[in-house]
Amino acid sequence: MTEPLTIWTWDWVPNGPRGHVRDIRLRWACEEAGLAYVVRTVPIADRGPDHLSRQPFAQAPFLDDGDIRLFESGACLLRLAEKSELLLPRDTQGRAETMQWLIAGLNSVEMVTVPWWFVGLKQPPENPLDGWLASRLERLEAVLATRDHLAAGRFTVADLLMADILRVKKLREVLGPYPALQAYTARITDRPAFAKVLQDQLDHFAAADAARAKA
Ligand SMILES: N[C@@H](CCC(=O)N[C@@H](CS)C(=O)NCC(=O)O)C(=O)O
Repeated sequence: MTEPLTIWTWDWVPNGPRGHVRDIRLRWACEEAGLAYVVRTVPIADRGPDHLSRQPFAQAPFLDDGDIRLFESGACLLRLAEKSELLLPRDTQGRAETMQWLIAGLNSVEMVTVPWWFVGLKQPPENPLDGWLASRLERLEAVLATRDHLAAGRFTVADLLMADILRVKKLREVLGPYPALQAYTARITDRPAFAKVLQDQLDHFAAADAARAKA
């Protein structure tokens, strides 16, 4: 019997990251594609050699797909997308575009949004990364002002990832000058599969709170 996909995440996180732990990307992809999966956990407070052998940076998530074991949410998404035409078009052009935009999400957008968010946590009078962020958002706005999806003329795994990057609360608060990005983020996260996995992740960590309270 084939084992279901296993998505690994933390056993518990504080309130702040709930709803944003990146296992949500993997859950979302599975739900969109109708792939059976289970969620298992590793202890956040004890990142031992077993964990490091799965995720060398001692982070989550990671994925088991039979004998294939992967870390990095982007790599896991690409693996899951291979299983579903809904996530990754089969035609060469659509497939290449989708991969291109998934990498752009990670390497041109999230590589700016994450440091911008971290610097902002310290509440400097002015975030020194504001200009860098604006330069990326302006360009992405120009792209999404002309179309509803990033690649292949329809929803793909690239949209799933980009919307997950853009939906971060602090970022949405500065999307005022970017109406196409606002509408895009709202549209992609309005998908029923996203609502389900968001609730599932919140429930997962609420159950962890309850288990801790009992212990
Ligand atoms: N590039 C990694 C980043 C993973 C990542 O940042 N994971 C966070 C949770 S969303 C984490 O494990 N944070 C705890 C830590 O870095 O110690 C990926 O996309 O999988």
